[in-house]
Amino acid sequence: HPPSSPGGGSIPGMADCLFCRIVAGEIPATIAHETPSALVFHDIAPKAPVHLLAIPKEHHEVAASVAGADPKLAGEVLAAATEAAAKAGLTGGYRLIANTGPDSGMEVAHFHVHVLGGRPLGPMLA
Ligand code: DGP
Repeated sequence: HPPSSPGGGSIPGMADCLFCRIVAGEIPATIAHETPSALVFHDIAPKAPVHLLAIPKEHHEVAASVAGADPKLAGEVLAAATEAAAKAGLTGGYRLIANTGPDSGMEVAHFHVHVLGGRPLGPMLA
């Protein structure tokens, strides 16, 4: 199923990727914002009044993967995250988080930027 890699080949692990299935419309999600290359949808287990996930439609595992393979796409995901934050009315500010790898607690191995807001979040490491 789409999306395929730029070279047209399949990427190991992509077939069962939850977020690729959301991009493909195989799993429902509440879409907050969409661009040609990025999708922003509501997290299923929100940790704040507004909790969105911004992803590249193309499969990349972590920040280093997308930044290395396609830095323009990495920027487009960041832009989509900020556009979604504006659409959600987060005028007081918000937090962007991208977990990367086991030590971060990353659960879904498709690069994503969390957008958290809608209340004062406090110091990050409190
Ligand atoms: P992370 O731990 O950084 O890999 O974040 C993964 C997030 O994905 C986590 O906050 C919960 C969210 N999530 C997991 N499964 C689903 C799902 O099926 N739909 C949606 N919308 N979000 C999901």
